[in-house]
Amino acid sequence: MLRSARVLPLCLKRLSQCRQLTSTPLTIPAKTQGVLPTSQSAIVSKMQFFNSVTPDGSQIPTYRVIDGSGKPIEGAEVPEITEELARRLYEYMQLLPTLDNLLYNVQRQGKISFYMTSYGEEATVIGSAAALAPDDEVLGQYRESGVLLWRGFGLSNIMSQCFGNEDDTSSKGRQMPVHYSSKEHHFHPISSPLTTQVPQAAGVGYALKRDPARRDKNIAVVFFGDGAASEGDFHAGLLLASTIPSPTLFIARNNGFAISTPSTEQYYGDGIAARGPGYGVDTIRVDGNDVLAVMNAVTEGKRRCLEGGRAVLIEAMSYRVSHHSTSDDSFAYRPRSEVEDRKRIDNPISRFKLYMESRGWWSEEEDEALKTRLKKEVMDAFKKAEVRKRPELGEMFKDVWGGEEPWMIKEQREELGALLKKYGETWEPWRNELAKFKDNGKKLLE
Ligand SMILES: Cc1ncc(C[n+]2csc(CCOP(=O)(O)OP(=O)(O)O)c2C)c(N)n1
Repeated sequence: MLRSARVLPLCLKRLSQCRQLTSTPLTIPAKTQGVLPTSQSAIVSKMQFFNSVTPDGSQIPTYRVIDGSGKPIEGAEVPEITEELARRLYEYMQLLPTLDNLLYNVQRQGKISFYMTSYGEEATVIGSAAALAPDDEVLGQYRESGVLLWRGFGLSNIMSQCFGNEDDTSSKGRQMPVHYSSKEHHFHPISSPLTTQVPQAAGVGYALKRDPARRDKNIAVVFFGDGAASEGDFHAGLLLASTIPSPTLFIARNNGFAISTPSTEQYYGDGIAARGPGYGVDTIRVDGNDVLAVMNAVTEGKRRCLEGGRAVLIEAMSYRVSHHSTSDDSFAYRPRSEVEDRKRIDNPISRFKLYMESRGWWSEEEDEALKTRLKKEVMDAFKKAEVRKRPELGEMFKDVWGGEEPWMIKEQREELGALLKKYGETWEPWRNELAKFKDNGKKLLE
């Protein structure tokens, strides 16, 4: 009683102030007119709260071109691609699982330490790669090796990186497998900490905008998973690209899982696409298993980025068919039957194969021949990389800082040298390990 007795006069005073305000219209400075919401903005008679979660369960639509049986959907915009381009798309989509099968097994044999596949996301990655220019700057998460392959990085560079051998042009044998990079192919280094690439991409996009030679030509493209989009860096990146506009294309690969966490536990709203409008970013959701739809969406996304100098968000829907990585057993958290069903029912490769066949561009014989050729090419690259030595052991201390070598690096190198002197020749595990390096670690002893 006492409390409300004190509060009531205060409320009445505020109410009368409000009345005064509404009866004397505010003068809005010209600069902010139409920019800031004010009490003069359009008034709704009934309060309309809005949400991406709707009472009738309707969702942001998914853009598609071909259906599950490879047939163009009625009224769909089928891109005018040549038979040659269609064959190339199909070949690169087939190359990914061929490569993944081999490296997955190679990891199981203990020959490489780790591996991650792109199973189920072939159309998202290859469709995007095909729609971009080879010098658009790409910042990947880790399932986008298809972009590099599409750009001509080559199987031998992929193998050398995974083996960390002396031919590893990405990281001189210093990185975990799948951490590719290539300046020549405009593919920025993969980094393990999730989502760091997202705000970086907004920066890369801004740098492109500042460069007169590239501002009308190139965009920054960043790939990230639905799990990565749960990190603060996702929001930082989108906010950055929204407030300091830049031609940055954000491609969310929504494959349904962040390791064992299903996407349903990662957001309550309507996926990642629902977040774009909050940042004033043009957004589309696309069927990530439909390579033609992905190509169209990325082509249009890039056009909008360049035209408006602003960011665009694409959410590509797919399903992560593989375990998260070789360190994961996904059957501990999802039924095997679900994975088998998804592989069969909505396979991006067979969908496109059916489309190719319907155009008279592909046959079973060609399919067999392609698979045999790809297997051989992958196997040849693997055999070459497997026997190559690792870079000189001392390489690991180089290029850490530019300029003069700091004291701690010097100290660490000396420490390793001393350990090598003590155990290198006498202790078998060390002897065996050192034999894998180009110089057997000898240079560190000098
Ligand atoms: C900052 C950070 N937190 C956690 C991890 C561990 N981690 C690696 S991948 C991953 C899941 C990412 O899922 P998503 O972004 O959906 O990509 P997907 O693997 O499904 O392609 C997690 C949690 C990490 N690498 N970095």
